[in-house]
Amino acid sequence: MYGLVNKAIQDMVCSRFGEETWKEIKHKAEVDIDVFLSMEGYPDDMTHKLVKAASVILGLSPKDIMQAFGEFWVQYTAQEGYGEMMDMNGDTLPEFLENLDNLHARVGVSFPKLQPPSFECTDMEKNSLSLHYHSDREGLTPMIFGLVKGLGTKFDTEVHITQTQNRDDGAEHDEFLVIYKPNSAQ
Ligand code: 1MF
Repeated sequence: MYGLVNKAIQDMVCSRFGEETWKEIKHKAEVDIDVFLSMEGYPDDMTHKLVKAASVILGLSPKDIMQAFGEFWVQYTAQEGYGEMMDMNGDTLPEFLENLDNLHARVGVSFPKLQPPSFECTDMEKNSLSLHYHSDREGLTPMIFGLVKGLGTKFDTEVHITQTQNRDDGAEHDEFLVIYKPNSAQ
């Protein structure tokens, strides 16, 4: 994945637990990189090792870390130069989710090493939808819970998300039920 992802993990850990803790995590993960370059591709394995090591050092489950990271990613990318792109991708939670593949397509034009997941919305009702998540990658599903929650915060919308279909149980792709309610008139 692009270094932006590892940089975001670094930023999240450093802001919440400090630089020393991050150094311990990197050491435990056997990742010997001082500065991640946003535009460089790094092995997915490195990201997984960092999450695993963070889990041991912080005493949190990898799932909790991935979920927190998903939430963090939404605000992080908004701050790190992708705010306009995020703002242009929709004015409401369902609109944003429906346009996610377009967003990744735009990023992919400039950064061909991007391996974007694919999201599809079906069964769209006034306050609910089914979110289908397709990815070539494994093990990132917990992050989806956080990403959708982060979008809830971005759009001042209450969200409730449950997984209704799981690749780990043999399903072809992961599927979520997202129930949402905007706090202000939208
Ligand atoms: O392949 C990749 O490197 C990659 C990296 C990040 C693919 C996707 C993403 C974003 N995605 C992370 C979870 C991936 C799960 C999977 O692969 O199965 C989160 C997608 C997402 C979901 C909900 C709401 C917002 C989301 O993301 C918005 C977004 C997506 C991509 C970028 C920024 C915001 C992005 C921008 C530049 C990138 C990489 C990703 O690379 C750079 C960075 C700086 C300079 C040059 C290239």
